[in-house]
Amino acid sequence: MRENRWWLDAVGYQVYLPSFQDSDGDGWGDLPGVLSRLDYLSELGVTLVWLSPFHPSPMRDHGYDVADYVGVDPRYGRLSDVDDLVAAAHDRGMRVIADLVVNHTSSAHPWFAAARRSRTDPHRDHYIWRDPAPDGGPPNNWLSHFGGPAWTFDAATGQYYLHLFTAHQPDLNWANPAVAEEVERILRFWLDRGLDGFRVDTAHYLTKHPGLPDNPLRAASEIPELGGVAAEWLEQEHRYDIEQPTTEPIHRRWREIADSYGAVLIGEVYILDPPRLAEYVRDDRLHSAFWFGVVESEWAPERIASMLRSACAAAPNLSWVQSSHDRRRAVTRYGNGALGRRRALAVATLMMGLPGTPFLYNGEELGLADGVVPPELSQDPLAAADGGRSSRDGARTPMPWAPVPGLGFTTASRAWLPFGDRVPEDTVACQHSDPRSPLSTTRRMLAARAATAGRRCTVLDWVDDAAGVVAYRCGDVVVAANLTEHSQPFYPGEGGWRCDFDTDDPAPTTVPAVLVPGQAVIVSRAR
Ligand code: TEU
Repeated sequence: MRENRWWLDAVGYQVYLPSFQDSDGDGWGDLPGVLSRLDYLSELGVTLVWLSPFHPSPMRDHGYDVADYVGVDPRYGRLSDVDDLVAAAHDRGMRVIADLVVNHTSSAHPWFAAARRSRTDPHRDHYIWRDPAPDGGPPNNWLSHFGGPAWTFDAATGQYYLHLFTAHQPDLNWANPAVAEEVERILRFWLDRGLDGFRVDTAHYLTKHPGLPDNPLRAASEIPELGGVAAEWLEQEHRYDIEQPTTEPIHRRWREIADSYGAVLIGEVYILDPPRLAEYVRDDRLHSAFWFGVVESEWAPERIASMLRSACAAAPNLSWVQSSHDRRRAVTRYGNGALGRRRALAVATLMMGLPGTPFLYNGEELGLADGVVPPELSQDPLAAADGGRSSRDGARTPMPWAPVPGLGFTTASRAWLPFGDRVPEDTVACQHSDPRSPLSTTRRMLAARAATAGRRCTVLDWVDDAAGVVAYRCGDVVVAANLTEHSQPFYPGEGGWRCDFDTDDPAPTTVPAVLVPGQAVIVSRAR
């Protein structure tokens, strides 16, 4: 085993590939585009890049519908571009992980094309097929994450197939050992090429309860109004279609493979309850898992603070995020404008010292709010499912690199998704030279984290402060944020302290005795 737990000192960055940087003028971000921005990421302080799926795909779910796991979609480049990107990242001391999307494939995957040809096709059992119920309806009451039943009838062979996402994303049959073997080959293919691991999409899905019994559904009136199909789906009981104990041996096997390469597996395990999530993060299972408590939260400072505490207490190696390509951006959730940006930076600061790995979502370092996407230009299948209520388009608009047509993202007049109505102040070019911009502030924040590398502890000492400053001590480092609406006194404790980072002061010389609303600091004991 070559594991040295390098990811615990990393700062991760999610590159949403379609929207990061277009290099060939087709309006889609691509791998050479990412390569051209590696210096930007490296200067920002990023050490781990997560690439959203780059495989050939009909883009029904923007790459989360994979048609060839060992290929590269021509929109994104060629196989050699992956090699070049990984080599260039390694040259800069950065690592690269890919998205592993194996709960389902695209319906355009050759396995599914074969499977649907006949009931006796050798690939039939790669997917989950059942006869109709006696009334001709779906075989059970399972629901698709994107609305409606999780089953689609395939007239050619007279059976339904299961899809927990869109009908274009048939679920793989993980009860079939041939599926596990295929996926092991895929893992090794990419690890052999030098990738440093995977973000494991829907890691808690994969296997289903044998017999596929009906889920105990709650009446619509019993489900709290959470504002979207996704949230409602989360609240619904999915007793038999996800979180089955049979995922454990699959993860364990992947872990053995990953460890033999010194690679990392970070699960997208959408379980908000920390103790349940923690079961997935163990020495013989996933190295880490994203925790989405904050991503799901509007501005609710006390809740955010208490959630962070309980998540830390439950699991030592979580990956911390407050934005992703699947939910509205933090700045939008927290109140937009300057206030939302301050709040997002304060929460980001709190995440910087926690045990585990903080991740930024591309554009978060610019303090971006969601981009504007007119409904008629929506690309998100989830938006189509619920009339736009839970649309993920706004979080996915192109990176604003410069205040020019195409935003420096593309030379094309249009991108795959609208540019989002960005203003010059949103762009990298404008923020770069402003020491008080979100970009400069984030760069200083990441540098302060890097300075504590190797000194991070696994058990935090949370400072109970009735006055409302959220603070924790980790060895000789104290991280604090004022999430209240009033100025609060701040006192890290006895002795001499140095201010390593202050959201409000580009060059702090002393530890502030008062934190104003939204101000956050990282201080360490002077030595
Ligand atoms: O997201 C998975 C996903 O949508 C669920 O985890 C969901 O958020 C949760 O069940 C709560 O409702 C991943 C990708 O991030 C997303 O973009 C894809 O659409 C999805 O998988 C399908 O591959």
